[in-house]
Amino acid sequence: MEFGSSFGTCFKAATRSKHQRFSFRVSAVSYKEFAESALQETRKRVVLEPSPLQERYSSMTGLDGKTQLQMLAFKSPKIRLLRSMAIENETIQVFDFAGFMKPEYDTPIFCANVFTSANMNIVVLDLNPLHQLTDQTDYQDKYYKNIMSIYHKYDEIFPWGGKLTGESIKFFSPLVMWTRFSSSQEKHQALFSAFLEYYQAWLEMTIQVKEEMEPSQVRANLEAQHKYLTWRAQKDPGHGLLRKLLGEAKAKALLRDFLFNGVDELDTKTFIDYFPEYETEGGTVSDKRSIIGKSFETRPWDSNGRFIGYESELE
Ligand code: BLA
Repeated sequence: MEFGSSFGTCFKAATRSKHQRFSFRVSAVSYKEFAESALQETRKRVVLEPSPLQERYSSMTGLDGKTQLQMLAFKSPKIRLLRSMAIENETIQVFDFAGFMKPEYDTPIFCANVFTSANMNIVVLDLNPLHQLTDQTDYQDKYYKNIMSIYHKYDEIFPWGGKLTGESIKFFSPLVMWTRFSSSQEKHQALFSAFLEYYQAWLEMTIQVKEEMEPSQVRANLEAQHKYLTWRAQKDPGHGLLRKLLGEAKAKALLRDFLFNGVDELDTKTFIDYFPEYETEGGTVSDKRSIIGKSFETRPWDSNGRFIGYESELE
């Protein structure tokens, strides 16, 4: 798969048109354009229909009266949910873009998350694997082996972001870009370019993937996606901010019904079923973000994408 050339051109065009705005206020990056560009690329290849979620979630204003949230949601014959959320106010910008397949397909989950505040950016960009990579090297070969060059193109400008919640690593692939950086025009443009390249790789996978006919495999895909949704609907690092911006009830609805839609529909298993180590003595889910704590100071994959952290850390 080769995506380089067309994106080179579109990256340059975007650079010029945004130049003036960035030169006045670096933090004025708008992630709405990231979403629009990805959707434009999608429409060239796939027929998108609006998701029924779009009627309930389109835009919201935060409790402060100033923060704007913009939501977009689509589906296609193969894609269960392609959704975007962009949050903006005077001090922060957040972007959360994800794509989830129907369970008949084992394509990874597209995951782009950017949190920008004052001068600081926290980024996760990845095609999150649906199946464990350590014991399923065929899954790794099928989806990641041939596209590791995309990661290497950005590994210098976006180095590993340091220790992170240990539990998160098992949701990441060797392609993951996990990074933190101070805002600059150059970095935000490179991020835009990386986002579109990762997205284009994912889109190509969704087009190539064949429907799974084996019921046990469809079931395995569904369970894996449900486990992922269950984790993120409960423990995603954005929760605190969403609660602050929207209040408890609206934040919960946004998380369970929109961002991680499917958590209450795809399966009946609970968070404790998947992550029993979080069960408190009273039987509730612990409020702790992490049981393992922060780990992985350095990137636990070698340059070929082979996992070099301890396997016990993935259990
Ligand atoms: C921080 N966001 C982080 C961190 C990660 C992620 C790894 C560093 C803190 C940590 O180690 O947990 C992102 N973690 C992910 C992703 C997955 C994961 C994408 O496990 C997927 C499996 N971030 C958002 C949204 C908001 C947000 C929507 O995606 C806000 C609405 C905010 N992320 C946010 C904030 C921080 C953060 C405020 C810093 C605070 C913190 O470290 O807890």
